[in-house]
Amino acid sequence: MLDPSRFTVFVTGATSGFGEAICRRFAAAGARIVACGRRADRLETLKAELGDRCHAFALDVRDAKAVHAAVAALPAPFDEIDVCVANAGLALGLEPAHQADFDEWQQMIETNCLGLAATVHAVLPGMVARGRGHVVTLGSIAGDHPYPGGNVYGATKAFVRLLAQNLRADLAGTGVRATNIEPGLAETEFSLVRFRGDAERAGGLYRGADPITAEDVAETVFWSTTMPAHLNIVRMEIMPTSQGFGPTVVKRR
Ligand code: NDP
Ligand code: 8X3
Repeated sequence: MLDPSRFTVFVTGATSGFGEAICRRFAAAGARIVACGRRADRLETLKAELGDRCHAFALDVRDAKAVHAAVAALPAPFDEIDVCVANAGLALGLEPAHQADFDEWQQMIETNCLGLAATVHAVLPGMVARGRGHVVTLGSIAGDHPYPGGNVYGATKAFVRLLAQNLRADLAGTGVRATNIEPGLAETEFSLVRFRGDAERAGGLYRGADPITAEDVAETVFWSTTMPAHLNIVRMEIMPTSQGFGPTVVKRR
């Protein structure tokens, strides 16, 4: 097993949900954390909690130039990223395609595809030069299983899955690993964002479903990145026990 206390872990979308839990999981194991997201106030709170082992700054991943500049400007001892968790992402709306808002489609594509690609592109050259590193992308079961209203969100996650698999093809022999984590129904702020702040509707989705928790996802990221260096977990699809093959197939209590 690799020693996580030696890792520098870069996490996008660290202000909430999976990203925040991933920062906490690695920090508890002694890793250095580079945390970013758009909400600076939440980053300050996370930095206050994690202390000197955490370097945090506001970053909108849709700004590809800013992503590259931020990675290039990382101060020591945070400048050699061992694990990059390209997690920032969102779904907006659950309307059928013919009723969807195009601005929301654009925001999903710019965040989940362009922003994630910029993140990966910014960190890879350093990892390959060092001969070690691990890129973890947050896909989704929605990238594999179509569902009504999933339209562009699912398509962005299919992009993430194929990018992660193609990274494996390019990175073979470099010592750098790539893993796509593909969760199903997980309770975070995800649905609050998707339903544009409608807490009642978001809560209803999780009620009685025993959904995945942010900590569950953090544990899968931690596990896959601490596996021995010769082993690459390529994809990991994880669902609540209550969920069948697809986000809409949930058996509630
Ligand atoms: P949350 O809404 O709780 O967290 C999303 C994070 O992404 C926040 O920290 C948010 O930070 C950040 N983010 C969104 N847009 C941007 C942006 N333009 N630039 C930088 N950061 C951004 O949701 P989750 O933790 O659940 O989602 C994390 C990832 O996991 C996403 O990619 C999501 O698609 C994926 N996923 C979620 C599932 C679920 O059911 N919850 C299941 C499968 C995958 P801020 O707003 O401060 O910028
Ligand atoms: C989010 C999972 O099931 O809500 O990526 O589409 S689901």
